[in-house]
Amino acid sequence: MLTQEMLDSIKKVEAKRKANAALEPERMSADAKDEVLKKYHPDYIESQFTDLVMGVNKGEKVPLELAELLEGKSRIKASDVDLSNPKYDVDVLVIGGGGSGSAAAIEAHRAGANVLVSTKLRIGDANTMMAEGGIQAADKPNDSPEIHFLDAFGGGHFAAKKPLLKKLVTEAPEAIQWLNGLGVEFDKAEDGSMLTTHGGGTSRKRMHAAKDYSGAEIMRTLRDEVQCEGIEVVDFSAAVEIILDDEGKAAGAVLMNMETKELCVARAKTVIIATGGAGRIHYQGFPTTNHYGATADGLVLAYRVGAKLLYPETLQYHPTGTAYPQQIYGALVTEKVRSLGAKLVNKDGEVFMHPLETRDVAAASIIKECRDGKGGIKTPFGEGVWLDTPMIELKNGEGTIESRIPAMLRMFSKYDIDIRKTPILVYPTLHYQNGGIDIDTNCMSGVENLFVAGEAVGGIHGTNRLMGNSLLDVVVFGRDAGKSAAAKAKDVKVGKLTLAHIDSFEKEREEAGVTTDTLSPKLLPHYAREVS
Ligand code: MEZ
Repeated sequence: MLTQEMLDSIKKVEAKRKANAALEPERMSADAKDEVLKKYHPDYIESQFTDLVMGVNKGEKVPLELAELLEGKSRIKASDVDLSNPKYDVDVLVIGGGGSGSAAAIEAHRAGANVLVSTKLRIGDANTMMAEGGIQAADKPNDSPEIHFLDAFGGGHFAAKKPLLKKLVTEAPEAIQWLNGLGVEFDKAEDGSMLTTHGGGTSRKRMHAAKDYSGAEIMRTLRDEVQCEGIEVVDFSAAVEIILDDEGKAAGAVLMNMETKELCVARAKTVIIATGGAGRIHYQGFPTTNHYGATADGLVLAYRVGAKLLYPETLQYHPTGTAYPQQIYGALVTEKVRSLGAKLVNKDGEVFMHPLETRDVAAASIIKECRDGKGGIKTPFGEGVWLDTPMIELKNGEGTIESRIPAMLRMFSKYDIDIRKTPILVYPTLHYQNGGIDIDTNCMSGVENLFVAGEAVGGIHGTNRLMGNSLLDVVVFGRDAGKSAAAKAKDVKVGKLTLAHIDSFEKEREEAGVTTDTLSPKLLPHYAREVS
């Protein structure tokens, strides 16, 4: 039940709505952004980070929770596994059945490779499925990949690896056409042209969407295609170690049946890690928008065999997670709500920021408003600020919410909140891992024949990603990883398989004085039934 404080505050929001809708809030200066980030963004809380004491990134800063996993113990001993008797023997092994894994599998298969997809849950149980607001591509006459590059490079604090970002933006228009051709039902105008909107930090309207379930629509289509093309998928099989050959090249993975814990070997000429993000690690205790299996597994698998990570210390807190009601605490309130005209207002009904600042700045500004600004609204279990959704229909006319963001309307209506009439309470929620495994432009990590795609990659977006560039990277880098891995597989002769790295890693742990018993990869969140 809404508290009296919330009800009183809603009255103030209603009284100022018309005037607020007409307001053009100013953008923050670069200095003001830096200041708010340093003071309020969770990435700047030094006590929440530590330096790694072992592995290729030794001496570099990572979140405490990730350090525990990266320096964790293997779930298996080399002697548990019979490497001489692989259950699967393929050209390309794709680990992960989300958007990037599926896109990779499709392209590798089309390139003539024999492909296996292994996934610890089911194909489609992935962050791609959870994405709502859209996918960016500069395909309108007033836009260009160069402008898209500048938006994303600036939004990512000039830290993106330029060749990766260039690939992302230049291949974006073709990625949209590819998805359209596969059957993704994008929002279109009567004349068949794509409807596009702004996102935080975009200087052009280039967000293509399928209402506010863009990711689900894309995942539905990719999953159908994997199935239609007859690609083999093994569900409920988690990769627990990468297998190398005697030359130190990736040559498969040990898969663990999630139910029986039985281990088997998948031998492969090339391996693609497409394991997604890490929201279910709940860094700093934040709730998350992520799917159940988002536990940074790919980073652990790759790190243990010597692949370098880039920017693992930067996480994305989506500014608008649901802060009320409790049943959907932390669930995503898509940025598209702000793209369509809803503004962020405080407990007195005042607009306190431009609604489409980049995500890190927007999240930090909301945290500031709740802490120092004293503009936050308390709930029985937390706090938040208002996202004034009724403004959308003031600006765009009745029916807009139902036609453009029906999933939001439905999610809140289950709790008797009609977002056409009532503002919703929001607070930042853990959304995305900006960093990940370092790759080259062919999607290969520092370990030969080990490719990476999707959220497990670091460096495409720098240290902060813009809305809609994740669904895009899933498709662009997923497809490219599939093509590159299939092409590479043609020349690979797999040597003798080995899991010797498990013992060397354990030795390194001892030498570094790491004594924790944490098993990794984590596979499921801490509140799942124990995976032993
Ligand atoms: O790219 C995203 O993270 C995205 C589209 C999220 C959203 O707000 O809908």
